[in-house]
Amino acid sequence: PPTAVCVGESMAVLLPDRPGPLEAVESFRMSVGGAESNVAGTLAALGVPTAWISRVGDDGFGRRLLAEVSARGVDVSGVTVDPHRPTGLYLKEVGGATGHRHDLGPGRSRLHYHRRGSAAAALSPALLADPAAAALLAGARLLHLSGITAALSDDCLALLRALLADRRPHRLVSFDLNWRPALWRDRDPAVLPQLLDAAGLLLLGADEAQDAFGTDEPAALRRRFPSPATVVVKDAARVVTALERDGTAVAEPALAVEVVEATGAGDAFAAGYLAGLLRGLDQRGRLRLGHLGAACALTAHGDQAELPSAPVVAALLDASPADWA
Ligand code: KDG
Repeated sequence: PPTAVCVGESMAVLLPDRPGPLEAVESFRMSVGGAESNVAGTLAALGVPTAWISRVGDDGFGRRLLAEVSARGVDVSGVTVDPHRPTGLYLKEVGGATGHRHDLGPGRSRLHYHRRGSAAAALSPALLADPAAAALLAGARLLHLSGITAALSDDCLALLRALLADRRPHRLVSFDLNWRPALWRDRDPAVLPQLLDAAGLLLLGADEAQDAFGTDEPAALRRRFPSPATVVVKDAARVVTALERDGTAVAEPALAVEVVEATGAGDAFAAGYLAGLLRGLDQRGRLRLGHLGAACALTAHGDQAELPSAPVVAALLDASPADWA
């Protein structure tokens, strides 16, 4: 059975052929996105047997998602095809230097979601009674969840609560905040802290923590979320800090790369960190594998990191940070 299971919504993604506002785009290329399946794909690429559990519509986008995620080596046997609701979709807007007055500007991008009422928004605690999903969940050593799911619907929020309450002695639950303000416009994000504090491993972007909780300071966030064994605070471009419950903190600087498009970097970091944890690496090794994953996503156009071969990953991990610069 898969070692890791990731649960959450994925969507078809339309990537523009050029930077600039959507009204100036000529054509879009179809791709797939979704934080948890991004994590699943990178975990699988790093050699961790991984399953993704979700719902997709009985439509072309759903079939594309299933095909792409399984082509990355991820077990999709726990994905339900919903005959009544569509697969979600989002368009990516990429800022540039076009001079257009609606251009977001270089280095910035925005996701435009079309996912309300999607098949995945109907994920609910009923999942725990689904035989395929229950078998995957029962065998997993790692369950990965994210705050996006909490924002999708009441049913999705109830599912997260049920998964977090279903404690298993040999299973670690990791939870990435994945703060998406656009999804919280008509929902109350006050539900988040309790979910975050119920995880065994918590991943927080410093900028998102600032936005959601009013602080980006690692020690303050550690105090704010006392229950997880480890809280990882990602000051993405600079340094990531892992803080244990006993006060131990390990900080590891990020790799310097030319950013092509940042979407998916947090997911790739999470996957690298989690793969390192499952391999038994120490905190520093986990953080370094996380940074390596993030660097691969930052230098790719799509949401999914493209990883070098296993020997290259191993060589990069062995190299000292000074060698990477
Ligand atoms: O982390 C990347 C995700 O944001 C992207 O793949 C889309 O899952 C997505 C979301 O809900 O924003």
